[in-house]
Amino acid sequence: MGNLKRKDPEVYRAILEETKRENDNLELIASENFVSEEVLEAQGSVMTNKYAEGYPGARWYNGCHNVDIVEELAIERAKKLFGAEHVNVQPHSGTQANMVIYFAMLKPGDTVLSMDLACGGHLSHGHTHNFSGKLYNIVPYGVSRKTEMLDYDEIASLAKLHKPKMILAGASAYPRLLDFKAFRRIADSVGAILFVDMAHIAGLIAAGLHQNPVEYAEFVTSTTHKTMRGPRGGFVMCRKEFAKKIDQEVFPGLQGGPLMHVIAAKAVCFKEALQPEFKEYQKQVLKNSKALSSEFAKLGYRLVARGTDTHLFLLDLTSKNITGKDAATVLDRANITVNKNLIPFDTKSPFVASGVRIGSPAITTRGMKEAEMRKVARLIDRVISDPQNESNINAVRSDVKSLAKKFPLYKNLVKRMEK
Ligand code: DSN
Repeated sequence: MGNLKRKDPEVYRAILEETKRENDNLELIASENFVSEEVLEAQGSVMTNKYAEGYPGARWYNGCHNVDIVEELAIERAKKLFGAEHVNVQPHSGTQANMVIYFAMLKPGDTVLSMDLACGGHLSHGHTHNFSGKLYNIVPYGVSRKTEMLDYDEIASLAKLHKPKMILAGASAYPRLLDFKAFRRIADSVGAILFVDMAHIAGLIAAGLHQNPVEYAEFVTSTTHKTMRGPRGGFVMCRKEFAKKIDQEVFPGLQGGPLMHVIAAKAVCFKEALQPEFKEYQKQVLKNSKALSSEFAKLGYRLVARGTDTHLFLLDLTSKNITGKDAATVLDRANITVNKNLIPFDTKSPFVASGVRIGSPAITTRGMKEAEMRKVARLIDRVISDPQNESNINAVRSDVKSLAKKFPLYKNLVKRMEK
């Protein structure tokens, strides 16, 4: 980054500091990950210069033959990875990918049955301040009070009662498996469209470690970051019969020029996900999530839904006398990054929350395994058990840095940047 260092030292410095932060921290935000240098190279390439409204072979502007290659590669690789009939890789984000489905298939006021945000759903699944909550009649389904897991009989009853035009399955903070086959059955029982947002678990699905929604749903959306470990972005998959409708809704419906540098990086991400190493990585993500959550259980923490089948889990901190917000803030000072999270039937506001969400994808990318997970749980417990003790926080920060140092990111990138 020699040019940036000379010409724009302020931006260069912020990027350098972020590189250091990512190296020196334990990143446990379940939706984050570390992309490969190849993804970084593709995303940082001259493809950012090109306007390419339209689709490969049918663009509005000339000079698109090179960007056509990367978009076709991204599409073909995603199709192969998930067994999809049609893929659109242009959505700039997961929420935009979701918007495509709502706009293509519904009219304002139509009823949508989707997972309650307070039980693990996502903003774009019907939050009152999100376009989804403003435009559509959202009927939320939650989890059972007893098991904190989805109750498919209750979802079926809600579907029968409200006759939704669309049922949305998918979550941001649900630690257990999703049964897409059961969702299909419910959708069919009331003649609803089934739409799955698989953003959080896409990497597990690509590796064959979770039921594949493409087999059950008319529409599947995702992000390319999170467990997929690619650039930030979205994509849509659908059955062939909806291909034209979806493509038109992405462009010109909702977007102008696609981000061709990001699409190049998406193509790289999909190629990586087709390799056998990716499956091994995802298996380790699951082993690490289990090892980390089990250690917390041993340390006396309550796990929402009694554990995890995925890359993430939720700790209920009620009995630890600390809120999710305060826990995340004090952990940040010890170089451990988590996010506060509502737990099902939380009595606190989302700004405070009773829990934290913890995910294993990023630390697994660093090469950490079960032995490190036990250490990580104990480091977190040391902070949460004594959050006012400055010297304790400093001591944990120093132990976090030593652990992180053993699993360096990006082959000494900090040193290379400082040269
Ligand atoms: N913000 C993401 C997450 O953390 O789950 C969802 O979009």
